[in-house]
Parts: sequence; structure tokens; C-alpha cells
Amino acid sequence: MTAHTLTREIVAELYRRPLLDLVFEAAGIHRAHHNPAEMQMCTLLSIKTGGCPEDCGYCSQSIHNNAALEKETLLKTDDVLIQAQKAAAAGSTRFCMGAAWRDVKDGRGFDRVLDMVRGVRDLGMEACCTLGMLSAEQAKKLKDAGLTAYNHNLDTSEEFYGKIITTRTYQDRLDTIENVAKAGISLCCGGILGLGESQDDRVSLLHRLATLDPQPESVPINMLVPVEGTRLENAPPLDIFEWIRCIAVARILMPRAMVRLSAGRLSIGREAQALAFLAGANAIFTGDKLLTTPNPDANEDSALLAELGLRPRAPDKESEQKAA
Ligand code: SAM
Ligand code: DTB
Ligand code: SF4
Repeated sequence: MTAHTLTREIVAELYRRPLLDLVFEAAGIHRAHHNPAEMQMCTLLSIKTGGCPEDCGYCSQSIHNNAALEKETLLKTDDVLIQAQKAAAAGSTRFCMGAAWRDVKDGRGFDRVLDMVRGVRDLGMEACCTLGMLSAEQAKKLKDAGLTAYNHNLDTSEEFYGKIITTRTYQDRLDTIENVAKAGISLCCGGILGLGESQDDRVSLLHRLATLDPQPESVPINMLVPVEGTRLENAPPLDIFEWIRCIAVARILMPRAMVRLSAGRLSIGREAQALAFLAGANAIFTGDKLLTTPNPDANEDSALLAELGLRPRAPDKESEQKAA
């Protein structure tokens, strides 16, 4: 099936299959396209924290929410590279830098981010950024600096989007995604579950992700971390099997992608994470902090991987050559 022939109805039918049939099929596809014993470990760093003018209802960093958060201006390149080195020493092969910007402004700040990207690549790691909206020219500059991937999520369905974010449109997201793809940067694009969306919204999100052309190379699946002071602090938790369904459908529809368990793992038990790995999730964020919220302890993650017979995936060949 190509991205063009994949209809929303096909995705809906898949999503509603008996759960164990769905996981079984996803596991087979996972094993046909990936080494099921390997888990990619990635580390996140917030390089500019808080004060974001966007009004994403879930986010601690939005000025429209009231989360208790220490704001920070753009970090210094050297400090970022020290963190990247630590992450590499702890087994991470991808370093993802996030800035709470609505969009990238040309100038000293962006030039510093370009230096950070060059520095991370020189360490032999994959470099990923998430900086908000990007123009085609800015995407090209990031590519020239060696950026491996750019994270820009669709987050939810187009229909539900306006209930969560009003300061930008779905089309704004799609425009940045197109600029990233045209610059030849791998796209990291996924969503966030547990916002109060319906099953139909999750089906629509998965359909949109799988019909992006090219498909994302990496698909982060975030589970809402309810942050006090945000509009969604009291959102009812999503049934864990819905989360598993999304992971399995993402794996089936995007067989070559890295399906990345992102925010929310702290509240998800070992058994459900193991089922998610069986259903095709093959990347996690490690380190005790995501951008602003806590993440499982590195020792707990290592113990879980060891018990499941999983091992950290080595850096890709291209990244290693860059460091040599
Ligand atoms: N500002 C950039 C943007 O919005 O594209 C990048 C950073 S933003 C924090 C990246 C992603 O993190 C969001 O698209 C959302 O999916 C996820 N995220 C943010 N806050 C979250 C929360 N409280 N719980 C779960 N996921 C969250
Ligand atoms: C993504 O989809 N999830 C990561 C990464 N891309 C940048 C971020 C998760 C952030 C969770 C909330 C926080 O820590 O502030
Ligand atoms: Fe800003 Fe990104 Fe948070 Fe939205 S998710 S408020 S764009 S940092």
C-alpha cells in the first residue's frame, strides 16, 4: 500500500482490530524491518526554556499557561556540548535540542544553534532540533550544519487541533514539515495522546502521519504529562491500551520509522512498556528529564532493557564516520 492509497477508513479498521491481533501483526512488521533486540536511546535538552508565545494547552512553557517554571535564555554552546558528551557516555546516540520558540529568528541565537548542531555531530552523535516554525532557508542552514533530524509534531487530528492550540494552524505545521523535507533533513513527526481527543482523532492523526510524503523517519508518541497550571492539568488519563493501539498502528503503517516512546513513560508501568516494545516501539528518551518534566531514572531504564533482553542501538554508520 502506498501513502496515496491509504485511506482513513483503512486506518480506522486497523485501529479497531482485536488488540492482540493488532499487536501480533505489528510485532511481525517490526521484526521484518528492524532488529528487535535493539533500542535507540536519545537524550533531550531544553536549550531555551519557557516564555513561549504559543498557547499549546498542555505545555509548561507557554506564557498562556501558569506552570511554575524557571525560564532560561538560550544556553551557551559549550554548556550544551558538555551535556551532549555526558549523554553519549551514558549510551545515547541521538541528542535532541528543544527551544521554546514560536519560530526561528535569524541572527545570533540561530547562529549559536547552528554551532551546537556542528558540535554534537563532531561528537559522533545524531543531532536533532525542535525550534518551532522554520523557513526553507533556515532548514537549509540547519542541513548544512549537519542536522540529522528536525522534530515538528502534528500532535493531534486537524479537527481537534483548534481545541488545544489557537495561535497557529495545522497548515503552519505542514508548511514547516515541507521545508524540513525539502532541505533533505529527516523528519521526526508524531503526536501527543491523552488530550481528551476521541478515538477518531487518533485515527486521523495516524492517517495524516502515514500519508506524509516522505513518511517521517521518526514518530514520537507522547502521552500527556499533566502539568499543574496548564489548561490540561486535570485531563483524564488515557486508557493504556489506546496508547498500545497507537504504537502498533504507527508501526504497521510506517514500517521503517523509529517509533519513539517520548513523554509520559514515568506514569507507564514496565509491563505496558514491554507490550509497547513488542508492538514495535524501538526508541526511548533516556535521562532523568525530558525538556521540563521528569523521565524515568537511567538505572531503571537500563534494568528494564536488560530484563527484556534489549540492548542500546549503536550510532548509525554515517554519524560514526563524521566523528572519525
Ligand atoms: N516548541 C516546539 C514545538 O512545539 O514544535 C518544540 C518543543 S515541544 C515541547 C515538542 C513536543 O513535546 C510537542 O509537540 C508535544 O507533542 C510534546 N509535549 C509538550 N508538552 C508535553 C506534555 N506536557 N506532555 C506530553 N507531551 C508534551
Ligand atoms: C517530542 O515529541 N517529545 C519530546 C521531543 N519531541 C522534543 C518532548 C517531550 C516534552 C515533554 C514535556 C516537557 O518535558 O516539557
Ligand atoms: Fe511553545 Fe512548543 Fe510548548 Fe507549544 S509545545 S507552547 S510551541 S514550546
